[in-house]
Amino acid sequence: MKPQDVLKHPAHVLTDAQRRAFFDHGFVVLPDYVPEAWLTRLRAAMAELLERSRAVTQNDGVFVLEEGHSETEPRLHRVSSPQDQHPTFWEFMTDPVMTDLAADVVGPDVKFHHAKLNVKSGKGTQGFGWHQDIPAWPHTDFSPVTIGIYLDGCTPEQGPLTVADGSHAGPLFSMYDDAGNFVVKIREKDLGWLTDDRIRSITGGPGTTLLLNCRAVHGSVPNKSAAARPLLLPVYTSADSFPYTPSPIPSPHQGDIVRGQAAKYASFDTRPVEMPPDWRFGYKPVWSHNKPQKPGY
Ligand SMILES: O=C(O)CCC(=O)C(=O)O
Repeated sequence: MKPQDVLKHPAHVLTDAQRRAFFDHGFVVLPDYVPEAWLTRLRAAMAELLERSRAVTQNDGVFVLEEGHSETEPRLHRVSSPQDQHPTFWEFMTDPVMTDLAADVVGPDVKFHHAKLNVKSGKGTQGFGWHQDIPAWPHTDFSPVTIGIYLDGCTPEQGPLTVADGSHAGPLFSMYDDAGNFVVKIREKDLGWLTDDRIRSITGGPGTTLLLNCRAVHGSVPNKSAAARPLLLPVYTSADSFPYTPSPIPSPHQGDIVRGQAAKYASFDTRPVEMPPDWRFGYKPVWSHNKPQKPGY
């Protein structure tokens, strides 16, 4: 669904100004949005997954390990598809606290695409280079929104997610490096336009929530603090927005309608999108390329 059609429906969570800010700037931040009762449950679920990761010695389809990970000191960069690893995450992602919020920016009919939990353990976890999300999972329009929730909050030292203000309205950049690897990182030579005055660093207390359009240029620097910086990142779309490539982070829940009705017709925005590699025969994660850029998409 296109923004002008979304705006014809009344908002449930966002004020008119917040909704306008999302469409004008490509993101909006809601300080302390997720209630403490949910955060307590989500942290407990994450602690269980961290326990499970002690037995893991190399990156797999669920755990992306951080340097120094061991049985005695589990260090995670990411948990892929946390909603398929612990029921609390799926309960949360299908609760109106999330789905009504998503509806305010994608329209009343909301579809789930995928999710990840970027744990970003403390003491030197890698960052994420500047990138756009949609070239990894192209859709028929640009409704996809990532909703990022800081489970413990985020200080400037913890490698906050940073967004280039208004970049969703600009071009899509190549996510390949000079050698042709899909590294999900914009090349230095394409970043001349990105001046400091456009960079917004998203910090805040526990439950602070970011809505990020799928075209927005964003990234984050390493977490140098001692504490982890868990950021839960479910992705929702309008029900009438359809992916046309396999998801790099698959889930049995991909395509589930989590609010409203399924769509009979697809919505199209014909602005071009660079295609990701052909992943039909297996996803080659970003961290598997020789030249490490960031450990995972
Ligand atoms: O966790 C972060 O700081 C950035 C996450 C991100 O950009 C991504 O997962 O695409």
